[in-house]
Amino acid sequence: MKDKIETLLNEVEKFSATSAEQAEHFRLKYLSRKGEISILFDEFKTVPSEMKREVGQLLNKLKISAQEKLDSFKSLGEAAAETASANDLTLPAVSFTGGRHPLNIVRKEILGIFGRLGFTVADGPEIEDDWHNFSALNFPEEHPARDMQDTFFIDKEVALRTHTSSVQVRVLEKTQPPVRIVMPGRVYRNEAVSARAHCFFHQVEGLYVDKGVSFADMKQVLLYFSREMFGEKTEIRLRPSYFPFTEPSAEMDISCTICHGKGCAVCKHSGWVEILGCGMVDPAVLKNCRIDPDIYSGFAFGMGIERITMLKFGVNDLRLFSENDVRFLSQFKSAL
Ligand code: 2NM
Repeated sequence: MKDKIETLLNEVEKFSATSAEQAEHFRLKYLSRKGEISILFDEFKTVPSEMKREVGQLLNKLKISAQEKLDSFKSLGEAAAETASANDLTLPAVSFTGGRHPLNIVRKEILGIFGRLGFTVADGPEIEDDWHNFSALNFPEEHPARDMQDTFFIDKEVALRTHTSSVQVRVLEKTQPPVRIVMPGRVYRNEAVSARAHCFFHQVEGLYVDKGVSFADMKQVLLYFSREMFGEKTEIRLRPSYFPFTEPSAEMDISCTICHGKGCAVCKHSGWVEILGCGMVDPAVLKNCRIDPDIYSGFAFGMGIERITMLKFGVNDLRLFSENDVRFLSQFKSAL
């Protein structure tokens, strides 16, 4: 029996496999339930007790050696499986447990729409200095947003950003036009949490600066966005508004997606719902970023992802987005 084991040990050590089939052949011959090693373990019962120790050790050595050899073939099988799944379109689709957060689904959709218009994505820090979050954006020294009541300050000069416009300032400072970017990200406001307000939320802001960019360009981009997002029958309207960083400024409504203008609770029976703010970038902001407002002009806009998601999916409480309740989250499905 010792001789038999030695022979097999030799065979095992010499064996090499170059394909998954050869590896399987190896497993069947040596390591399967009816394989050589299993048979030897059965025979081991008949070995005289004074030899059991020596033969047992040898037999274990063979088993370990065969197992290690088989393990070394594993990558062959995996490589084969990978090539198969890359090429074989009849294999079942990979299925995932879990899914995307609704805000993530909508963020991706928004970025996709602006991506098709040539906007690229930029991001920046959530902890901002006073210059990028306020001063460069033309906020006067006594503006209420600069108050502790409205903004989370870390110290006198540093705060949690209250909008992603701070990223636009960073990009404009570094890049001469044309600039066409969208900035997704989390922003913070010092507010009591309720169904309609939260101390943090998510924004996508956009910015387009070049020679000859007009208010009409902005209107058309925002109309395209609204129809891609809410359907081709969607209408928009602009109402005059005020932001420190744009002039003129406007708020944009879309025709109510729920009642299509007939009047319902979501649009408070007006037929319109507000979805974003926008305007022509104030020349003072361009100057602050060392861009000549006599040569360049631009438009900018900002929207809350929560608001778009609530409209699109009929969610009525902001708090649901940050409570991680699976009963809520599992209702949202998306393709990758
Ligand atoms: C809004 C509304 C209107 C805006 C302006 C700028 C910048 F940096 F270019 F001046 N970024 N974002 C903007 C304009 C944001 O959010 C409601």
